[in-house]
Amino acid sequence: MSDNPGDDNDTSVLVETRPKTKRPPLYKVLLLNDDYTPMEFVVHVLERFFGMTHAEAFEIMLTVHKKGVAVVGVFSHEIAETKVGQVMDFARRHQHPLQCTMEREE
Ligand code: TYC
Repeated sequence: MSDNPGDDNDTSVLVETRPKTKRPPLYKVLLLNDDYTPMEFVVHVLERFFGMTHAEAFEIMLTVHKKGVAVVGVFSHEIAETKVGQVMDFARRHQHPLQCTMEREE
């Protein structure tokens, strides 16, 4: 019988021992070059929405201008979405074609 001493009667649940260390994915926010948005406007965007100093903002703006694109920050999905929305809205309100997008980090 199953209640006899010595019987193998272990009904306990097997415990998953693999530690669950998965972190939520991060998203790169990218700024794209165009031929029309004034350089000073881009510098202002980077100061205002990404907390850069004037020198940092100027350097990143020049990188985008020369290379076509640059990562301007890495955030959670929600924060990245908010930043993209803020930049796109601000650019549209000022009638500049500046483009900002986000991309999942590997
Ligand atoms: N290429 C623009 C110009 O010459 C400047 C610029 C830089 C535009 C960065 C967009 O993300 C950008 N006025």
